[in-house]
Amino acid sequence: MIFTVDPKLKAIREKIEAGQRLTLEDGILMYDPEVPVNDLGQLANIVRERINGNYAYYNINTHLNATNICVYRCTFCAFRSDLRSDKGYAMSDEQIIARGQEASDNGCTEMHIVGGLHHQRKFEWYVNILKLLKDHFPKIHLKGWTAVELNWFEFLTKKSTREVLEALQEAGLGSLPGGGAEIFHPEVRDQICEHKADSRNWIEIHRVAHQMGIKSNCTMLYGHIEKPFHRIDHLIRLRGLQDETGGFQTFIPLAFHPENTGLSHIKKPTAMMDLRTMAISRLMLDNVPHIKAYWIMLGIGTAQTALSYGADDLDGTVRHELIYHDAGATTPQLLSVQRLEELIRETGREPIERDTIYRRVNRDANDFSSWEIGEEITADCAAVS
Ligand code: V47
Repeated sequence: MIFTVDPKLKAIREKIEAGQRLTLEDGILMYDPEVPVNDLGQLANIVRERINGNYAYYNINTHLNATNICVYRCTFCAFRSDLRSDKGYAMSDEQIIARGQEASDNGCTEMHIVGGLHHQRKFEWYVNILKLLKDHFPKIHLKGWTAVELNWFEFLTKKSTREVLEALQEAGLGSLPGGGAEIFHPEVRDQICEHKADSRNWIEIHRVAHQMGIKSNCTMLYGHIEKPFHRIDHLIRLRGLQDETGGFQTFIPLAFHPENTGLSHIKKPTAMMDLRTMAISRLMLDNVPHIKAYWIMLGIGTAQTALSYGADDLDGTVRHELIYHDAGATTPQLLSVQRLEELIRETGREPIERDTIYRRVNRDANDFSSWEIGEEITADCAAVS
């Protein structure tokens, strides 16, 4: 591929072309504002196409936040509520089943289930959410609860990570979402979410899940009080676990949305910072198969552009998203499959509907809500040395 890059990126370009791993120093250099974002995009695109060719993935999914009542007070969160606040809610079994029914009627293959840590609800309440959904809608994959919630369940039950995961798996859990990672470095974590699971807990929970054959995603919340060093340190910690287990499917860089949070004085990251972070994530995480441009959070235009800056996945059609919309996201609540496919095709990529664990979904042309899982989509993600 013939293109020129800024001379500051010469050594990094050589490593990318040779399939070699980038260092902490390389990562920090790429955050230098004098390094052109477009050049990083071109390099990230090499890796993106090496791993995922011209495919761009999406799924048909919905979110279920069964409660927003939360014992923690993370400074970046606009979603949480106190028990006695007018905003606080916890869904009834009937409401949860109604959400499952809506998902099923709309052809969803996945429910993304996360929420607050409700101090008056026992672990059994959370287990029952999975059981209810699995009993009524057995085909839908339940991607549920972040490592932070799992850490809370361990505290509630005094069970080990493995025991908690076994109970959830038995009730219908399919995989873990990537939330709760924020920024691992204690210089930042202790300021934005000091009470919840620390980096050691977060990583250990994903390690155990992977050892049990449960796939998971991983995230990074950027654009608040962290510095480039903290971001790259975060990515390197994720890369280290992935070397060990290979259990991460997708990395999702999450841009901070400040409205209605304890950090509302901070400006939202610009599109340029979003694209820079997308490209750097693709380049640093050489062993994670997929990088997601979560359109709800990035905005549709930036998410579409990100498909040329390292990303290969747009997440899904999405319904009932609250975490970003409570924090001021102006994106719609839902995108149709037709719109997602148009957005992907416009970038020159080939849209592929996937399920949560990256198998093709085959739909009945005459009945959209009827679908079957097809073959696994193979991504050539051999770790580079
Ligand atoms: O952990 C919370 C972040 C995460 C704000 O696994 C905020 O496929 C920005 O993890 N501004 C939850 N970010 C969302 C998440 C996720 C989303 C989509 C797909 C997947 C997946 C995972 O959202 C939290 C936190 O890092 N967050 N508040 C905010 N004001």
